[in-house]
Amino acid sequence: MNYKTRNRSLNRWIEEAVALCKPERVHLCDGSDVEYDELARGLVEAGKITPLKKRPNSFWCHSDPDDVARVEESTFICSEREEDCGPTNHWQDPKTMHAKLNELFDGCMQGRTMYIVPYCMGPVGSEFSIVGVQITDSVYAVLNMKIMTRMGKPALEHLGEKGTFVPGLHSVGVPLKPGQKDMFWPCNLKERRIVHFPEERRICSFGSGYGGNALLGKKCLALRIASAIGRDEGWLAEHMLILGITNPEGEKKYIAAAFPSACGKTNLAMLQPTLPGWKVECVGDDIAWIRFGKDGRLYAVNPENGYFGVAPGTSEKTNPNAMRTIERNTIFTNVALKPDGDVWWEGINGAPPPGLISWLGKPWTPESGPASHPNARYTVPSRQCPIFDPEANNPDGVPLSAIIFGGRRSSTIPLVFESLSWQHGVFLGASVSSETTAAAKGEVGKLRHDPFAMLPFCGYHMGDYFSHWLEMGKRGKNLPRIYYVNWFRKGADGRFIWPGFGENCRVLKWIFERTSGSEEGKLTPIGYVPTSLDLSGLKLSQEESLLSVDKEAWLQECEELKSYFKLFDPRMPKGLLQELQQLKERLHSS
Ligand code: SAT
Ligand code: MN
Repeated sequence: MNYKTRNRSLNRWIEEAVALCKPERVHLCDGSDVEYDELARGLVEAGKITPLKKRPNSFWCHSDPDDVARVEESTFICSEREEDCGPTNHWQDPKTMHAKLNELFDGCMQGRTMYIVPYCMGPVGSEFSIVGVQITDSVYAVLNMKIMTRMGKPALEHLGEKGTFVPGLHSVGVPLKPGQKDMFWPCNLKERRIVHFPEERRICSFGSGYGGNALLGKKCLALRIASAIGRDEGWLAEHMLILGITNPEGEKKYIAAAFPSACGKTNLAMLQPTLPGWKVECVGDDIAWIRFGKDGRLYAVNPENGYFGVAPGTSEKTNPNAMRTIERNTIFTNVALKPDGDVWWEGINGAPPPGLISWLGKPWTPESGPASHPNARYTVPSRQCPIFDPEANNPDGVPLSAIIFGGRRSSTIPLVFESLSWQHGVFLGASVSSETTAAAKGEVGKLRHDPFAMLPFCGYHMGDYFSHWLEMGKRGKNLPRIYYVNWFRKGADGRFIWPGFGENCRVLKWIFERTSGSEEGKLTPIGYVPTSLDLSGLKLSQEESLLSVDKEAWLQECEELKSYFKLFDPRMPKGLLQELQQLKERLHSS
């Protein structure tokens, strides 16, 4: 059990964790393919994952039926002072929380192997990358971390002897007595909690083995902790995809876009344009770290190395590039299994085939509900994406021409509009609201505010976060323009007006051309809307509702926002309240 590294403070933390968690064995991960294969084989032999005959080096697995999504009510930001956590996060006193965690983690890995998982968020060697070390007793988490991050030896090399790292202690919370049989998907739902100490830059997660609760590089480090680091250091950690878009003349631009979980970020990031001559390439589908480059422009890096995408609804029609990406080397969680050794989910292609095993691991019948869980996921290396952007690993990132915000809104919000200024754009980000999805535990389809799509991911006071965005706007040159989109508006007949998916390139085209100054926009009270959106070859039944601005609905939206923004008092920046006031005035005089 040699788990010494070259980094003394890491060694010290490992010793502490070993003494606390009392594992039977300790394994320092090197991140090699051989290691991955051995760990996967162990899970196959234990009957916990199933190799897929139809997809090379790929596996099917399913979780505990109650450990299927992020648990926001059990996610904590334990800042030193309660007021720094803000009204949208759950706070607990860090001392009390540490004491509780010490109790929970004491002996929690008995009978299990402790895996030490060094990982690098961002390209190895980049001065902007951040090293995390996850200590975990979940082999499933190790396998996913290998796909999602630059894991093992390269991360340790990046860390070096003196480098600092974000410690993340994770346990499924089920110690094993000698001879005790393990649970199928060990988890400890009663004590489940995902805890962040923003000042200490430290993460502790207990009791869950699923997704963002257990893969600590993603939402915990790259968003919650990184957003706090970004505030202190003058950059942004955002819940955004990054895409490159090239016009028929060969000119290329980069766009970042923020949408709440499970609102189609991956589909947009991998979009296959329906307009001839246009090309989209994918830098990232979930997270963007955004900083100023030497030229004063904003540059974005995707800190991740893989996609953890929602499977249901993914198909040749909705996202052919994702379908190519997941043909091999993929872990599928909570989808259904076909008798021929392939996977299946709702929306993949037609009716469920006979002989399915559902995400619950049981033969599926039409009465038993969906065959795959709505938050079923695939985990896959990003380089497998057929339209992986050649600059995706550029340590300096890609220059942004536009930033898009969006949500799932069946009414009021038009297909696309452009902000009047940076400050107005920040106001748009702050006013995002969206119907909830299955990515988080709780009711689906309920409208909730989700500023910047960061509601569950901001590691500090949201009012300070708005101010930080405003400050960023004062520092830059040639800042990206800011847009708001809504693919989900419904017409009078209750059906979606816009076809979405590949057709969204029409909106990207308008944005592309706006940022070149070559496209018209009509000034409305809410911002610029297109006058000449390219709708060639599209048959829309309710086109008139696509871009319309309903004064009454918007005035109501303003009232709603006014009361929502009160939540952030006294830290709500004046600039955004001014924007709200001005919007109301423009609506009244329209
Ligand atoms: O947080 S997860 O990584 O489980 C997925 C999401 O909500 O975007
Ligand atoms: Mn996400």
